[in-house]
Amino acid sequence: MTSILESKTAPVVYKEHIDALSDLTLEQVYHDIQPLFVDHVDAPRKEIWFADKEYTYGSGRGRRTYPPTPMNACASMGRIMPAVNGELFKLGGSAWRVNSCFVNCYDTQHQHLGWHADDSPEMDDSQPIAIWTIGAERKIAFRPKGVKGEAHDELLLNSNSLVVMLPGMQLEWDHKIPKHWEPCGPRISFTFRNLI
Ligand SMILES: O=C(O)CCC(=O)C(=O)O
Repeated sequence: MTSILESKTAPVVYKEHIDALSDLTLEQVYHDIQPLFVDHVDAPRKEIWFADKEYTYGSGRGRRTYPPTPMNACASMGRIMPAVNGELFKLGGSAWRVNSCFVNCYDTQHQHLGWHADDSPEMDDSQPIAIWTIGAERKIAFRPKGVKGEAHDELLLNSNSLVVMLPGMQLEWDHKIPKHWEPCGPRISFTFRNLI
């Protein structure tokens, strides 16, 4: 049996299309969540933290504490969270759960998110992390922790796709959203995880 530690490829599952969310448009979601963005001047993207408690995230100059936004603060979340939970149930059964979500909005090809793992002590490593995307196609890159340089694996995430980073992965792998190689419009991602 191949364990995550021995695996040469990132332990992720990618689903190209989520039927339950086919009718959502980028314009609709953008309009809905725009009033909630916490616009950090020095972050190369816009962010919202949906949860019932605050969260401190990042390292060095990028370290920030995000105030909590309730899950019912926007209508889109009321559609997206149940659909993502439904997909997680199909993959992992009732033991898999998520209770919080980081929303990132990349308005242009220049906006990005650097190498990191969602491995802070409050993060439940026994649970998956699931990213639902709407808008422009952007790459997600993965590399084992401690390995410098280029990505080991990459995926092009299309609109209305779901990528699931499997339980335990954050302890062994980093991920990033690189700048895009050509002009593109906005992409919004909803990254669901389980906060202890
Ligand atoms: O935008 C994405 O798809 C990735 C977001 C992410 O890595 C995070 O919120 O930790």
